[in-house]
Amino acid sequence: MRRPILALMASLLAALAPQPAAAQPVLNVYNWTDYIDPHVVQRFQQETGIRIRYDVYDSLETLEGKLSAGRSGYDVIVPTSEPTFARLVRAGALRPLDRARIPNWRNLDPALLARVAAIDPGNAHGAIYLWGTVGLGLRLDRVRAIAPELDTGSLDLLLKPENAAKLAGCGLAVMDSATDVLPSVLRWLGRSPDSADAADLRAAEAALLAIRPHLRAIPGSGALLDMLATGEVCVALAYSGDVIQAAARAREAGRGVELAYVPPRAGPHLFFDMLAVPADAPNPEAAHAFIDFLLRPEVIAAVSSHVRYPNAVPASRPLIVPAVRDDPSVHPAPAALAEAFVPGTPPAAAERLRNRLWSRFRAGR
Ligand code: N2P
Repeated sequence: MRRPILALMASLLAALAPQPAAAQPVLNVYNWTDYIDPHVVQRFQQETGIRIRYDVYDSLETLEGKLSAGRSGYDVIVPTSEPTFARLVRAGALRPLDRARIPNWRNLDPALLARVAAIDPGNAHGAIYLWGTVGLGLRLDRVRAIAPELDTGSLDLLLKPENAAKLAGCGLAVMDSATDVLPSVLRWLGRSPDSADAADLRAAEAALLAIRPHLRAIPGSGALLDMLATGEVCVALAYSGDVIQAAARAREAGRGVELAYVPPRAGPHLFFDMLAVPADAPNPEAAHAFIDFLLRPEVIAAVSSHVRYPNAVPASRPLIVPAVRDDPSVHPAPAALAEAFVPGTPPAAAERLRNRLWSRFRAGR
């Protein structure tokens, strides 16, 4: 008699005890700072029940450092097409995307995809997330008050030492990234933006060292966005959307900081940031679901509206908030991009020279 009762009690207790819930799936995202609308993250979690663990970086150097160690633990990363994404494709470090699980792939602009297909044949490993240019973040009122004669449409404004000396008092900065700064400097010098030539790189170093004493800071791109927004710097070499985001924040703060993004008229450095999945991603299924979600017109429109970078989904355009959609500094006219250049991927030896040069520039010697 006792036995069956005990057995019954045991099974009742087992039924009442809290069951270990089926582990909630987790998606590990590694993206640039200030590069998503947080509501989009929330919405994905609500719709799918997948929890997003979200980390950020603010330079390609940091992203590559994290990935080169292997086993990053990330499911979705956002490398720039060249050089980082190109290198990862070549190294076999990315998982080919399963298009059957990304029905919204059809929303991507084929003309833009064609621009990255040279480094990723058939666009097998990456969808374009957002794109932009590198140029000047300017407090135009300050610059004009100090030096009305200077041309703000040229990198001369920052890179000619006599101009830098003149403007130093209002705060000059260059974002901390050899990869994303050297191409513009080399191009300004009339050299190839992805030059591997030691003489070209020496010239770029000399140019940077010549303005180094006039720089207030060489911050990471995320910190630079903040410094622009508070008005701490009045001339900076930065990513387009970061400056435009900073301008919006400054307007909201209402403290009289007015910012403009001005790409060099001679042709800006153009970049495409890719959604990609590391070969050893722990949850590739969730990675595909997230990429597909981001490529919905209304979702990527919310991202562009928030971060002020253009995307590659034409059907999202009417859904972007008008202030961003109709801002020519966010969505440049095709003519403004005619001279833009996408730098290639320097070989490893040149990469080492570039990194050493950059350390000397940072240290100021
Ligand atoms: C986001 C910067 C991303 C643009 N803050 C650089 N590819």
